[in-house]
Amino acid sequence: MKVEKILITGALGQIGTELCGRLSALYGTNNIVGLGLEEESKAADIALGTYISMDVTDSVALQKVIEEHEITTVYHLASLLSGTSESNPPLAWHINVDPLIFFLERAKEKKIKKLFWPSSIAVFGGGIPKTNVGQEVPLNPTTVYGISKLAGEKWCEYYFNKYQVDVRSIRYPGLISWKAPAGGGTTDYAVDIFYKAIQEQRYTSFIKENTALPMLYMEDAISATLKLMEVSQDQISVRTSYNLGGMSFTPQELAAEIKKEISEFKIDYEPDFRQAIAESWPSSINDSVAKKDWGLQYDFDITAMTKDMLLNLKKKLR
Ligand code: VAH
Repeated sequence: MKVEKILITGALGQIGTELCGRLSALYGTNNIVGLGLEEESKAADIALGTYISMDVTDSVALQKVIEEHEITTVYHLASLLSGTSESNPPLAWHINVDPLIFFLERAKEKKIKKLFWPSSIAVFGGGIPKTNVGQEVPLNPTTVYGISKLAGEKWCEYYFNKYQVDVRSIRYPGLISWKAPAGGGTTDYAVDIFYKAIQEQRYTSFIKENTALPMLYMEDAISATLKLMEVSQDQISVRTSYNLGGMSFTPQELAAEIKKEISEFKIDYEPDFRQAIAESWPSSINDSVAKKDWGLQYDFDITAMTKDMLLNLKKKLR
């Protein structure tokens, strides 16, 4: 086991729930500390040595956690997602940016060695092609969430360039998982649909049938994250945030995959405010830089993901 003490914020969130398990297997559960807003009882079956229920914007409490647990590496995942952020811009900025700067400052002071922070394809906006969007293109986000993620990317690059802080980041596409329900994201239709397919054999999508978005199965997202955090610094050429494209599909295409497994499944469409958010994002992403720098690869396509999601969700919902 590597001797690392790892802190995960947003530990009970969609990414955190799975990352805890994978990091515990690598570093030993006792070396993993999780933070979240949820009460401690919610962390009972998550692979964590310690779970602390607290507000990630409480910098005094954060400082205490880092010192008391002798944290060496932070995975700072806590964030308000795109849908939720639109309803409260000041709160979204406060949650999505201030704690990141706190951790960048601690890394500058060498209080922590290494930091991971998730960006998102939400940093992309108008004035660029919709398909195969490259690593270095103009970033014109039009959502509160995208603006906060673009700012975060620039802070990461600033602290690397000025203070050699080892902060690493990935622009996640929409993430699909069965362990923790997603919440507040525009791409979360692609999670909700599986729950409804099993429970009601029908789903009303808030995104239009032909709107393609970049998506990724959580297993692949976690593997990519761990790979980025393991490689040596000289393999990293991007210190804003790496594109991760995964796979691109529309609600109609995902419904067709589900119908192969649940033949009576039906879908209809009632787009809401999140349709405009989805339309501001690319439909596919070029992630060749991540593949070249640190060997990014994927194991799940839409068919394998659909089978795995339904298999595991049926057990979970039983
Ligand atoms: C959201 N799931 O929908 C997130 C993601 C690309 C979107 O960042 O807000």
